[in-house]
Amino acid sequence: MKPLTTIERFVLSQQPHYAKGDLTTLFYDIALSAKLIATQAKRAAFLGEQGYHDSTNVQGEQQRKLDVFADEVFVKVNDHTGRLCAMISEEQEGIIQIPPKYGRGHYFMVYDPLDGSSNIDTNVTIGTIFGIYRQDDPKPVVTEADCLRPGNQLVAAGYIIYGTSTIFVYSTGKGVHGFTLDPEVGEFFLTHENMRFPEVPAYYSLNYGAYRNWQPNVQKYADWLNTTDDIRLSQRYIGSFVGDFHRNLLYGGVYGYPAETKYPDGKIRVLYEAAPMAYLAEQAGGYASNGHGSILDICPHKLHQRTPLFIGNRTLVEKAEQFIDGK
Ligand code: AHM
Ligand code: MG
Repeated sequence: MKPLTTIERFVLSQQPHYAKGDLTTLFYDIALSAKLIATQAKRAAFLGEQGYHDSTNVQGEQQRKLDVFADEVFVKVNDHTGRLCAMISEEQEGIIQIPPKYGRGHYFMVYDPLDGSSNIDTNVTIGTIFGIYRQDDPKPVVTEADCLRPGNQLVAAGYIIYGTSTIFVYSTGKGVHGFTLDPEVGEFFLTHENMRFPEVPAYYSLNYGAYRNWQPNVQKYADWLNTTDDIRLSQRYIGSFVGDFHRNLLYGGVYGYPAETKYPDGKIRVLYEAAPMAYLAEQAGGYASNGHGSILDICPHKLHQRTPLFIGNRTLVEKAEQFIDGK
């Protein structure tokens, strides 16, 4: 039998000896949140927890019951641990302040509690995305100016994919590592050490239903992906960023969500979707761009700012830049 390494043990082993263990504990709490969300997603149909909630989020999207549940889980698991000074969620308009009675930690977390919401009720892959920034001198009230940071300042990022199994993938700047949940014992075990995009990509993932709404240069890039003899790619698109990214990380490929008529600034949010995934992509030897430059260099000027996004194998993302920006 091979050694069984839990996520906490692995995170701890990657920390410098002077670390106080805050980041390790934070990962433990994110893993706990993931277990609660995975369990609820499996039971949602018979608990009557599928379908829409009677609320709308800051994006103007009607929330699903599982969106609201996942967001509450993240807040309730993480707000009282003393590890965080603030949180920012796709599902909440403002910064989530940590109540003073719990004490403020030196990190703040950005997250999308349930990505790919349109897939929830169809038993198709969904995910959670998170990023962690350090805040050396947390004030009593954390401001937007504190939180609006480029992805190149992330100290950790990751996602959890809820598919045929639940997998937790993360990086603290020392490679990308994946852990699969054993649902019977409730532990994540190391199953995918040092994940890297394969050199030869297999897939491209764009919503071709929006083709007519893309700018001509994006259409030309999409046509190139479809027809080039340089490389033979198959098209796969789940409509769940985490799922599409995970598959492309394992087999090589590019995910794109360009600007389009309905989303003139793109759909994917910088802070809690694009930047954490861009951090992971670079750690895995890939690259993420808005079509003009690195996603990690974008410093958002508002919490829910969107961006066009191309992410995956560096060669395919740089090709997008060549078509879009003439690079
Ligand atoms: P969400 O955070 O509201 O779920 O939106 C993001 C999702 C991505 O996971 C996915 O890639 C994209 O929206 C799908 O959008 P579309 O249906 O327009 O292709
Ligand atoms: Mg999302």
